[in-house]
Amino acid sequence: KISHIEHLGIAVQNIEEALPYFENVLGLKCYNIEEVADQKVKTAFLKCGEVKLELLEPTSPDSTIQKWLDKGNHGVHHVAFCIEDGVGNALAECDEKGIRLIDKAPRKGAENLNIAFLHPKSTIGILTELCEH
Ligand code: CMX
Repeated sequence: KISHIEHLGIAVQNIEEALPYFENVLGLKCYNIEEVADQKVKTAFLKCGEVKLELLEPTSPDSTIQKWLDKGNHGVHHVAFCIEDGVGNALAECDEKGIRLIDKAPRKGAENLNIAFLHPKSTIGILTELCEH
């Protein structure tokens, strides 16, 4: 069961260059910058009411984010939903409904949350992340 949108993942080539727009123009506050080594990204989190924005900067040319940017994409990369009763349960339910899972089991993501991704080819083109606190 989804309780709310946990965050929007936004791909940027460079966090330092992107932050002034979010902080000085939109007036949002960045409260954490961390590297997620296994995803080959640096992340910056901003609070936007209850929802977070996660800026994603590639840290390697073969980062999934770099590949996405190189194809001419930019902006919102994925939508992350917070699951009340656990990512494991939600994955089992999605699997049952024929949704293609990128992660077959929950794993640790940014901010040490349990997360899992669903493939955009079975989620009407929106790369979807499930996460739990
Ligand atoms: N949103 C929507 N569609 C996307 C997408 C995205 N963010 N990324 C890729 N796609 C589409 C592509 O357009 C492509 O479609 P076509 O075949 O019609 O061209 C298809 O998915 C396959 O894409 P690809 O470029 O061949 O890329 P890969 O198969 O190598 O990877 C994906 C795609 C979604 C499986 C991969 O990006 C993935 O595993 N993502 C989950 C992990 C992730 O995104 N990590 C970064 C964030 C980490 C964090 O938040 O901490």
